[in-house]
Amino acid sequence: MNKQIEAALNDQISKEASSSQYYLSMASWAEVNGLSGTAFFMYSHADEERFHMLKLVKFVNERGGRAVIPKIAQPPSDFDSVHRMFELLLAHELTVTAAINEVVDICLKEKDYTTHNFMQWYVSEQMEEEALARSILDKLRLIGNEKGGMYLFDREILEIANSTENAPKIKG
Ligand code: OFO
Repeated sequence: MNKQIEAALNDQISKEASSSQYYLSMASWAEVNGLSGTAFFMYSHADEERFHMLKLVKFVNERGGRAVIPKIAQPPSDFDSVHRMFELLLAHELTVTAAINEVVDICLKEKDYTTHNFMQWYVSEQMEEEALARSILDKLRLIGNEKGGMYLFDREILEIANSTENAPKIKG
């Protein structure tokens, strides 16, 4: 495997692993704050990110490269509110999208069309994740600080998590 591509994919492995830890931290925060639906959504999302990482690990190794399992920095553990948490989630996803676009760009420069094709799955996944985060933020903006609204939101997000393609690896 081309060394530049291998390095770029290993960087992406690290980013997916960091995303998984970040959402796991959000899940834990939501759980201890009595938001079981939000916690389930975040636990599922953390699982999805781990799956994204594993998919890259396997691809790199199968293509004759060497996937390196990265050390991960501790994510933040306190989030002021659910609204703030989803703002952070969207901001994080935007950085991941930029990183994926960078990998795609390297693939084109290096004329590695196989990896380019493989990365298209991540391009679509990012579009879906960004759209979902934006729609959740829209709901949260409508609810504002209303307690009853937050209760209904927490139930609704549980349904969203249960209907997401890769979500039902754990039961809420
Ligand atoms: Fe891996 O999709 Fe989000 O970060």
